[in-house]
Amino acid sequence: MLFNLWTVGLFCLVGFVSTKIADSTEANLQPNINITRGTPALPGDFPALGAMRASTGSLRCTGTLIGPYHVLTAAACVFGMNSDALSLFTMVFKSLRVTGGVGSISRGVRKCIVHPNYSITNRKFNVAVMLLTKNVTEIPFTKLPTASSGSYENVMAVLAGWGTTAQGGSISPVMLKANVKILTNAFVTAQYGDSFVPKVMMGAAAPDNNTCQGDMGGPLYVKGVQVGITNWGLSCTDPAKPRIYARLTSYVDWIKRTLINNPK
Ligand SMILES: *[C@@H]1O[C@H](CO)[C@@H](O)[C@H](O)[C@H]1NC(C)=O
Ligand SMILES: *[C@@H]1O[C@H](CO)[C@@H](O)[C@H](O)[C@H]1NC(C)=O
Ligand SMILES: *[C@@H]1O[C@H](CO)[C@@H](O)[C@H](O)[C@H]1NC(C)=O
Ligand SMILES: CC(=O)N[C@H]1CO[C@H](CO)[C@@H](O)[C@@H]1O
Repeated sequence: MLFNLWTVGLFCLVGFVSTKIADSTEANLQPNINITRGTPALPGDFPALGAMRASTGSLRCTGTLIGPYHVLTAAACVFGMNSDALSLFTMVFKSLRVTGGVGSISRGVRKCIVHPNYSITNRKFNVAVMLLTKNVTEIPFTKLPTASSGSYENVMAVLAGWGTTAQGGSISPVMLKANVKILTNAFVTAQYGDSFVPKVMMGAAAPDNNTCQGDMGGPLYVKGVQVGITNWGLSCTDPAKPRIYARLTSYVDWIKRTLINNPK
């Protein structure tokens, strides 16, 4: 019951998120968030990773397949979108090129479920699940951590996506990957103060390697397990301004319930 309330009561209903980029700081908080100086990914590196493209061809966000109809992404990517707005987007899987093409899998987006405690002024709970118009059975789902998988402080991680390769640059036509280190909560708190909530967020950075505009919603992997979702940050490359990821250990229970309550 309670779960149903969460899932039907708080869809992506409120207003439409503008993708207009007001200024460079704001830009980093917008869904249209690049992997700076990454290296091209190889076929099969990130099978569950998909690009969320608008009918105009632009890249809105990234997401990962977590169930036959289910894509994990950031709440800011879909917040405020009704089914008409969502229908303008396609998830493209199994392609290193953001434009898809031969061998790729494209699916419409039918519905989204935003974490009930997310709000646009609140950077916490920036997690959502999109439901696809048709299932995807050809690719493996992304692996998620368990709630008790630990803090990952000082652990090396890998991120991947098509975001802009420089702050204010254009998106990458091919999927890029980069290595970053998950930072200690104390370090990130010293940079961002109260905006960083260690219980539900993690910070990661490496000189020259980080997510940027267009990567929002995309995965941060540790040893093949997705431990974070790209959320926000104040610089794509400054190691003193790490990018912030939703800490998936604190969301796996909600994600599991959301899948159970929305089998398709
Ligand atoms: C949302 O916030 C409320 C109030 O703090 C809390 O009781 C509830 O468990 C939260 N929901 C989820 C899914 O975490
Ligand atoms: C996927 O969709 C097909 C066609 O509707 C259906 O036959 C199949 O059972 C579905 N598989 C899953 C895992 O949802
Ligand atoms: C950035 O990522 C690339 C590609 O994965 C890697 O070769 C390089 O070592 C990383 N840079 C740093 C400073 O970690
Ligand atoms: C397409 C694009 O914007 N590429 C940029 C990626 O980032 C590198 C390093 O900042 C730039 O040199 C590229 O122009």
